[in-house]
Amino acid sequence: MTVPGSIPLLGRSRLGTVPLLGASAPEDPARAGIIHLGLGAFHRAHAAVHTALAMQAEPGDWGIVGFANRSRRVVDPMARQDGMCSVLELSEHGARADVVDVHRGLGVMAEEPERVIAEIADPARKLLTLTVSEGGYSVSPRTGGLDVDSPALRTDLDSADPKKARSATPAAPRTVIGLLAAGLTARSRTGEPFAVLPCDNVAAAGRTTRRMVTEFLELSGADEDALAFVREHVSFPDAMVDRIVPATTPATSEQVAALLGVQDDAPVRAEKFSMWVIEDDFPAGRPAWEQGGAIMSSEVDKYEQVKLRILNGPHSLIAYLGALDGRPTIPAAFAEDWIAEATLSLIHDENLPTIDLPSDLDVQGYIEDLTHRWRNHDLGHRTRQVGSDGSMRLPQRVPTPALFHLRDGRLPAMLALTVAAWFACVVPPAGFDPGEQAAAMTDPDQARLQEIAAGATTPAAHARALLESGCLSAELAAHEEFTDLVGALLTTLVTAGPRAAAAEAMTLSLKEIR
Ligand code: CS2
Repeated sequence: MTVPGSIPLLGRSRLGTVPLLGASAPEDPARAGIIHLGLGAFHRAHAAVHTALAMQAEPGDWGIVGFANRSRRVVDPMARQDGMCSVLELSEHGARADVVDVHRGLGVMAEEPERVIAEIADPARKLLTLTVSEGGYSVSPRTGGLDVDSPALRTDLDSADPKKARSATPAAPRTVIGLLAAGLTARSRTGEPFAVLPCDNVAAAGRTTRRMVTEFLELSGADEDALAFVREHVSFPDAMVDRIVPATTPATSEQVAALLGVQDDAPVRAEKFSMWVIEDDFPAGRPAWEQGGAIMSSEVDKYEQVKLRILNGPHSLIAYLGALDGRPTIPAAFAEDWIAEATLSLIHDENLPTIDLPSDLDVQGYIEDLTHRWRNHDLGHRTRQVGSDGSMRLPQRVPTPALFHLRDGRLPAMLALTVAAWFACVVPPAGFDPGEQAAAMTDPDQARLQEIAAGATTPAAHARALLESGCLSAELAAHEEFTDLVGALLTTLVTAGPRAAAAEAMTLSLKEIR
């Protein structure tokens, strides 16, 4: 197919003329061993690439049936392109583009939940990968258990419960955890083993997913057989995932067209670096990922700590301070010495001592690499993107290391600064204008948080109201010193600016609490 008056559309007919990453998956969708939920840019630049590389080393039935969450924005163009999309790699050495050809069968979860359930029940599918972002796991920041306060989850629980369901055919689930529970219940009737592999920045992601699915099944009155099946025949391996993949822009297609001479309406752009550490627990088999650039390890929990506390938490701090300082991108923000200094203090002084390091990782090398990755101007990762959804992300990034220091009587001031800067950007105190970059950040909990803080008359009271609502963790909110510190830093932020607040935090970092 050719786009009128221009270059040919990416698709099977271009195979052999475009550079391919790894190998194509077998063409027949019936032979696709993997289901993927959350067909965003990250999956296409990460798991899809490592899977294609693994199949090149060891061919197998590892095509991917991919479901987007809600929108057809990626699914429609990819379907027109026979499931293909390109990955535009941007580094200081220039740009290159390659095509990934592993997707076989595409859909949208919200449109066809029954199909997702049927796919999970299909014995030809051996494992399911997930990139549904932190919010997709339905973990309550307040309790750490299943988020029964969420209206969507409650609806799913009620419609799955045979005692509460209003009709004999229950409404299809709307949450990912509800879908997984329904799919695994259907699969329990075949008894075929299965693996659910989360690929998001969630601590103990595998164990967390197992806990949420099990709690869902228990609370919705699932039968004992389904529960026993999930306990005994479904694995939930942990994984650490790492590749910076900013949102695709219209320019991405233009760059791909210039490099490959094809029109791709669903490309992704990414840095060169990519890392995937996976716990090797796949009862129905898996691609030879270790030959496709991934690391199979029994220390994934330690790698997850490294990722969340060295990359993700500090990434949030760069985004919030940068946005408050009017910087549109992460590299522009990190180029400010005072932001780089605050970030490195968060990494070295406050977060690194809390991490149980993996035996094979050169952590100083990882940090060194990271500072280069954050300086990648070609990638131009937006501060507004990294700063969005803080209510889902910061509970994974702040409470555990902050509590580590508070319990030992020290002030985690750089972590408190991260929280204060998040509030200033996304739930600003009355009368404070955080500027254009911060105003563009979005968060599903923004309206609720604004309401919680509505009566506060000072920035300190504002911070207190938010923290006491349990938006990060109830345990953290119980530490008065932390609440006061976030309040003080927020006060400085709105009265004297982010640079003054960062300087203040640096002087307070790890001070002993009297
Ligand atoms: C970022 C991550 O937006 C964010 O929260 O910290 O998406 C980050 O870019 C990736 O985890 C890198 O692996």
